[in-house]
Amino acid sequence: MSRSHPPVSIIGAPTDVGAGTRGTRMGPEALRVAGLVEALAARGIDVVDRGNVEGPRNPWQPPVDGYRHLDEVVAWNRAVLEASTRELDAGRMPIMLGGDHCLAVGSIAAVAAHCRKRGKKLRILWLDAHTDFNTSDITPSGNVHGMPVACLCGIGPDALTSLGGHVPEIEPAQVRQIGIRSVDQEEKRLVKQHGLDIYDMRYIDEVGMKQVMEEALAGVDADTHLHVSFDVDMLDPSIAPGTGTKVPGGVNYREGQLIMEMIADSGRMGSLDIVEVNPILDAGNATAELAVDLVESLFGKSTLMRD
Ligand code: NNH
Ligand code: MN
Ligand code: MN
Ligand code: MN
Repeated sequence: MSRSHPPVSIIGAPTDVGAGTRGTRMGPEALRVAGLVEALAARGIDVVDRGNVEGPRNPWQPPVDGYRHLDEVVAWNRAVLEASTRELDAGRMPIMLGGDHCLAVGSIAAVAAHCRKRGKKLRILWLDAHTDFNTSDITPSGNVHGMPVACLCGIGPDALTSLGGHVPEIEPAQVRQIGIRSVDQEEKRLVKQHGLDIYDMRYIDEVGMKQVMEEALAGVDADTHLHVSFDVDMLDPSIAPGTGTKVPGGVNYREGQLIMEMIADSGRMGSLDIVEVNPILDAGNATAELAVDLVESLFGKSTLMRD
């Protein structure tokens, strides 16, 4: 199956202000060194690396009122929102390289606004070990990378929920979460209350990834913009050790490839985040290299005779 892809713009956001471990500030470089841009170009895609957005340094302070580094998180998200909006307005597909997962507030706020403008439906695939639905009242850490889905759904500090000027930016019904296996106690209550569609590891074990992806992509049509938010900790730590909050029992290599291949087959991906790559914790640059391998599949590289 060969398919033409829209032009792609790479946006780096080198920060770890939302995480509890430092090092994702080097994620964009790790992904570049792993050959992301060259891999996309080799697939015939028009790809431009816009370089990195800028933001404040990580002050490395304890939480205040349930948030660590909220001002810094807001500043980085503003930069991501602006950079992503610019690419979407130009008809290009933004690929945001984190950085930690707090940055999805900005990238998805940009996409949500874009979809409202164009009258498109938005579906978000949240690939992660975690649901990222904490609030300042229930977070065990104060780390904002555990909160972006809640913020986007209108639950969080004003500075983040209203970042893109529309509250809420998304509805829980637009989100499908895949690979989940670590949800904090109070967070569980909240995701149930808001009816998030969660494909956890047990469900993946029981029904298989093919059915999971069919369900997660059900209803996606020509009017749908698919946003993929890929937290590399979705993957099993044995194949993706370069990340700060590893949880055993994750998605294996082939399951990861199948996720990406089925998204590619949908033909509807309009934007992508690759977050939580922490090269300091990695075995060589294995995690970024695996992420690039998976992104190739997202852009249509497939096994056997399907290319
Ligand atoms: N749930 C934990 C917290 O809120 C961990 C979140 N870490 C992530 N999320 N990497 O994807 O602190
Ligand atoms: Mn995450
Ligand atoms: Mn995670
Ligand atoms: Mn592949």
